[in-house]
Amino acid sequence: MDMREKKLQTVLLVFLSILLFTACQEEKKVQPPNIVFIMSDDHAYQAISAYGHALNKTPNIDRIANEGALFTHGYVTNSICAPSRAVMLTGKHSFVNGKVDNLQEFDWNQDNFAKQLQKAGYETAMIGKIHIDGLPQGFDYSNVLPGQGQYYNPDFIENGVKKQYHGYCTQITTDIALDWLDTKRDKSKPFLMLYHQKAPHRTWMPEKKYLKLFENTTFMPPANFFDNYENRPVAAEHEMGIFEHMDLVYDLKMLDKEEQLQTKYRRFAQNMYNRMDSAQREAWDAHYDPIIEEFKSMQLEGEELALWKFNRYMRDYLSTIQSVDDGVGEVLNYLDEQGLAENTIVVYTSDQGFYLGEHGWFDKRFMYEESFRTPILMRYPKEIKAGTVVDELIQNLDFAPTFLDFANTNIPKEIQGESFRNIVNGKSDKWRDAIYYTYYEYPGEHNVQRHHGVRTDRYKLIHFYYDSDTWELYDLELDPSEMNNVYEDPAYEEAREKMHLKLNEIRQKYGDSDEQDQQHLKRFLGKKNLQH
Ligand code: SGN
Ligand code: CA
Repeated sequence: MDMREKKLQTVLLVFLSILLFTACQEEKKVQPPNIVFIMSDDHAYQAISAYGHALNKTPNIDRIANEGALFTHGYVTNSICAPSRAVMLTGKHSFVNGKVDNLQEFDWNQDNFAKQLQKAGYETAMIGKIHIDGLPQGFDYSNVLPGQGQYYNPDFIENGVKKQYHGYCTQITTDIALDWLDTKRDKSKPFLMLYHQKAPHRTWMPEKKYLKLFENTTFMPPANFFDNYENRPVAAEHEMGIFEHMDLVYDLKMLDKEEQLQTKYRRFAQNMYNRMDSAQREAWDAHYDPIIEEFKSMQLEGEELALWKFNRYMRDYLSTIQSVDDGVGEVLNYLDEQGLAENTIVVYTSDQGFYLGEHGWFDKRFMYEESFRTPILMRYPKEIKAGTVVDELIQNLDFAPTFLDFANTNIPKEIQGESFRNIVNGKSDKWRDAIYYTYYEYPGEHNVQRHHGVRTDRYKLIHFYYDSDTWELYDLELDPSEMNNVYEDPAYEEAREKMHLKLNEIRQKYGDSDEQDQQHLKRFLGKKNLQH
């Protein structure tokens, strides 16, 4: 090659590099990531196989973590449905966005991340459970369940218009999501789809094909199933015990034709049963009738009854999750088939955690780990390495800013959460050292006192107030199951003082105060009075 040829070659190479660089920049500009945000309701991390518990197998949900990241310390800020969703949408704590409990109204006129993405040119959809009244704002398309929704033949509200669907809610929600992806959205735009399942919310009604899935499995309850709540007087007041409060007919489907099992919520069980058509009832009865008969003949009591109830609960609860997992598989397959997987962020999470027998419980609400924590799995092949594990204290407060960050749009300063983009892609290890929690729905179902608290990687300090003035401190390293309240233990004096300072600091940081707690209480009691 002579000098002239060499020069020409260099010029060409430089030219090609510039072209490639500009093309990449262009691609960055024109191709913000799509976002599929999957949320289920009351899905305990203990019931996702990627978290290493052996209760069930969730291969499709696991795929998200295997091909992306698993968050081992994902938390909510307020462990109850509608408030959790309001935090997720706004990126603001409950006491700032106003939706502190399931009863208060949510002001849709305030900003949310879907509105921001719409402004940035995204096509947006909200599908499934939202549990917040009013037409969802920030969405070009919405098709949502009214309130809690129904497992069989559910009503949906499509862009403000109510209609009933025939079939099983989890599958219907998936079908609506796939239909929106395939035929309804404007394909020239990046998209945001909130695909939110009702399952596995109470009363855990399985899909026909999964009725028998766990029938031959015997589940061992957690080690603290027979908790005596020593040192924890507030926990002792609970009304969420599998043994004491789980309704045999309503929760555990013992709706006997002879009407001998008369329980508090029998009539609600009857209503749910009446919603089914004759084919659905036939499959249902073929499964449950022999179990009802056997149950009646056994005359169980005490510990035996507790374990029987626990097993029935597990079988139904886990079966409903299998349908959720199928739906995730269908959506992931669609992304693959359409060549969308590479440029789409997929997140799987729940509106909070759930007790699967820990402390003898079902339900959530408490700041104890099983309900404070929530599963978070995330895939984005362009930026997240397969097999990433995130141990930082992430909260649902952080979803809104994180999505806006990935979409390269502005994060409004009112947002209190922080983007964890640089944590999940490994570019930074700078992160917060404490998270804040609030819970307000008392007096109310399941009888969990109002409380707030702070958690660091090692300790948790909780203050129960209103009908109680109780402090709890846990050393999570030595006592991960939170059985030993060391608040009064002299050995923990230093830790206690430090955690008190942390709590004051974090309440100030986010703008919470005792005065606000009092205002929420007044509003709550006013609303309750109106309802009765
Ligand atoms: C319903 C359930 C409760 C549950 C709340 C809140 N009872 O009221 O067990 O704690 O929802 O759940 S039920 O008899 O209606 O099933 S949340 O996830 O929506 O916050
Ligand atoms: Ca929930």
